[in-house]
Amino acid sequence: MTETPKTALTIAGSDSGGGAGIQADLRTFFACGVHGMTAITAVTVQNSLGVQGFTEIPPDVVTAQIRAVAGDMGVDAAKTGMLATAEIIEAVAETLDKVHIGRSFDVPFVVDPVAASMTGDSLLRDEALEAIRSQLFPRATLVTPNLDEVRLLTGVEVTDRASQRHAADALLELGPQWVLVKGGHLYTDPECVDLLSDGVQHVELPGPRYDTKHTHGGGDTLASAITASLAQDLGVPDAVAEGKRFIERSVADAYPLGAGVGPVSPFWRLRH
Ligand code: PXL
Repeated sequence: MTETPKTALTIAGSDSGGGAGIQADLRTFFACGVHGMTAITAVTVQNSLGVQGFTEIPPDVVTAQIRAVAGDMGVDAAKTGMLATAEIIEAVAETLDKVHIGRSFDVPFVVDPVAASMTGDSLLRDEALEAIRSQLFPRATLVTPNLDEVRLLTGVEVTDRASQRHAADALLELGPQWVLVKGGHLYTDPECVDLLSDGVQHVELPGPRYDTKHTHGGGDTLASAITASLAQDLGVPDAVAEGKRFIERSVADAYPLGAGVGPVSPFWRLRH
């Protein structure tokens, strides 16, 4: 019999354009060698020009998906992306405890606090931000906000390394084990420097800034690549370093598609 791969679960929304959300997560899981599973939270209607709208899935259907796969197939690591509403977030948090996923258990849990799309369209109802802070952050092994999400979650405006460090400390106070403050949206910086911290270690991860506007799904791809490495038993610093290498290759291979923002390419290994 052939060996079963490790498994990773994404709790996230569908992107009809295929570039972000669960579609990006599944492609990344596959490219990183893990079996991907999904608990779909919302169905977005979108293309390269933006999000025309979304419908959320009833919270009990979201949690039933998590329980179904956790109870039978087992989850080696999980991540969240678009969660849409406070009701979904609260139901997901409660269910993760029941199936023993999260920082109090042995199963790593990555929270990518998705608030809006690249095109600026909201993917989270306003009242849901507090639920991410209070329900998900304390359960997270790692949180991976971009600078807009950092501002929404903590009020800290990151403009340089010092404020990035300050943001990491403010996020750690909300209870996650590790934070990765992504510097990609600091466009004044010629590099993309991400800061990883658990309050003891502060690791600056520099990387190239590629000259492309086609970065749709970039955050999802990074968080999924990290989750795949955690599923394969890497520790957080190694998983993040591995994830960063993966997203760099995916951005370098990003392609235009449609008239707006094209997707990053998690299947760069297959295209070259
Ligand atoms: O990239 C964040 C994101 C996550 N999930 C869904 C999305 C997007 C961005 O558009 O559509 C479903």
